[in-house]
Amino acid sequence: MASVNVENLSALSAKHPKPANTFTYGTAGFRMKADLLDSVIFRTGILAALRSKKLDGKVIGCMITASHNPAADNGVKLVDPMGEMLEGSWEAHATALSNAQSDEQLVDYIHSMVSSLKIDLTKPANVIIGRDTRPSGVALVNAFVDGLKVLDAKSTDYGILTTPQLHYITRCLNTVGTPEAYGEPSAEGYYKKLAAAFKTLVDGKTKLSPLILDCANGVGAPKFQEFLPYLGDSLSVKIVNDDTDNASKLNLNSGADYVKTGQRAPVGHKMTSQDRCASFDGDADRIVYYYQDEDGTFKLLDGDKIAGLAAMFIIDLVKAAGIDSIKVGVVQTAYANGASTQYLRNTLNVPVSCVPTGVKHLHHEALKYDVGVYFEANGHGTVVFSPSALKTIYSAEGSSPAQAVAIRSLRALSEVINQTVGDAFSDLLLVETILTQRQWNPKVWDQAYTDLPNRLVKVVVQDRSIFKTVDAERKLVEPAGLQDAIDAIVLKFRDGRSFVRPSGTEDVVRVYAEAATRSETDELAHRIGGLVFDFNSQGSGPRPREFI
Ligand code: 16G
Ligand code: MG
Repeated sequence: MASVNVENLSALSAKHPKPANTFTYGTAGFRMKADLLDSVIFRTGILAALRSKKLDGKVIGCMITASHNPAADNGVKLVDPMGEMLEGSWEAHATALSNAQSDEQLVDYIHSMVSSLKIDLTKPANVIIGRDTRPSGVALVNAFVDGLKVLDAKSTDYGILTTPQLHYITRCLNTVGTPEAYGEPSAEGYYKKLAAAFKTLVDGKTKLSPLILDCANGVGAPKFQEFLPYLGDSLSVKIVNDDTDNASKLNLNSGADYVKTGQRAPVGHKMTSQDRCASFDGDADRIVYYYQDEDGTFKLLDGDKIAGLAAMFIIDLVKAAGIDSIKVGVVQTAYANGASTQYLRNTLNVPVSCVPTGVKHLHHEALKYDVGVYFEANGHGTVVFSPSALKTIYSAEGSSPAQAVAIRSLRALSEVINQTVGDAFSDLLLVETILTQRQWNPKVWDQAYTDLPNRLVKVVVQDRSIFKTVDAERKLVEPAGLQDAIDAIVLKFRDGRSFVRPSGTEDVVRVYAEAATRSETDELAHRIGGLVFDFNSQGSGPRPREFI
């Protein structure tokens, strides 16, 4: 067994000393204040090289981003060869490497991985890198590349990209020259593929009014600008919140997270009832739509609404194409609005699965369907087509002109959708396709069902790790007795539903509540918030005044 060149490792590691902190590779990779990340990212470079060697030199992706977090934060996520998130079992290795206390421990851990996972260190390693617009990104890319040098991995730096572009390019590189070839491995290849499919889908249809697109002053702004020429006059978009020169503006009072969490429009555009609007998050893997009613009420069309729209459209197309052997399913999390689940099950008659929070869980579950539509309420999501569904779609001929048109649309749909991961650009084109084909404004789309009022509350606790959930996070098994107490309260509310789970990205416990009316929902959320606080928050600060 080859071993690590310890001298080389020590020289490189000396440039990236570990601070006293403890790190965890979680749902969103490593994410924290950028000035704490240098050693973590150096070591993630070592891990990426090991992952590539383990997979026989397949290309691994690395994205440096902290998504919707403030500008001072940054983070890193690794991408597996087909463009999916790093395999779950490797997250623990990422955590262990990042916490090694000395070079000796680092070397020992690498060697333990090499032996337990049977990694051949003489194999080549190939890694590609992308980053968002954060100023801290450049130095962190250098730290990552130093990590790659420990194991002589080859790397290509693609510079500034959206997260989904990096996922797309990773898959393209690993499938080039195979029957599964995913496309040209470049941002340009991505633009060309998506734009060509979109043009096919809206060909001959009357164009909709311009879409006001809030890019959260993040990477979505320059990248969508770059995309526009490829779309030509097939889509009209007015980009707002596109100031990436001024780093402090990133995600500030704008972006999908601000809009979804606060249920309000972003600052930066004065919305009127004529406008159609959408917001990306800071790395453009999330999108929400919204509009304003005639009476000035803000109306959100979130990930659940996008899932309903996409499922409805695909089911209709499959029928119209005469290939309804293809079964469509939808994957949601416990955060999906109860009304959306009802709509999917009872109106569209599609199977709906519920899985724990985090794109990787939804993606994995969606692969079980012929066509799996998955969205988190917060706007992360996409559609995945199984190989057999694709085969059916591409071999179908159609016995009437109408069937042929539907088949052509399905093919183009599978191309316009980024199937590697939720992608705000591609989801935007999916929604615009459906709205254009139907000639719907946001209000018509919104009529599918009416959201139950809902509220999300954060509770600062002493130790969030004592909160253990089962049943896709809908039930607490620990601390003992808490779920019974929650159930007893929920019973008193019409259409009441509430669950409690520890956040994977912040040091808090989250409470979700929905009920028949706004005031009942608020009361339910604040009662459960109070219950959780009283269980485990002694000494963590004052009890929020609104808690009951
Ligand atoms: C991360 C996840 C997102 C999830 C969120 C939950 C990815 C790419 N992102 O941002 O899917 O909704 O975490 O955060 O998987 P929470 O655990 O703090 O509620
Ligand atoms: Mg994001």
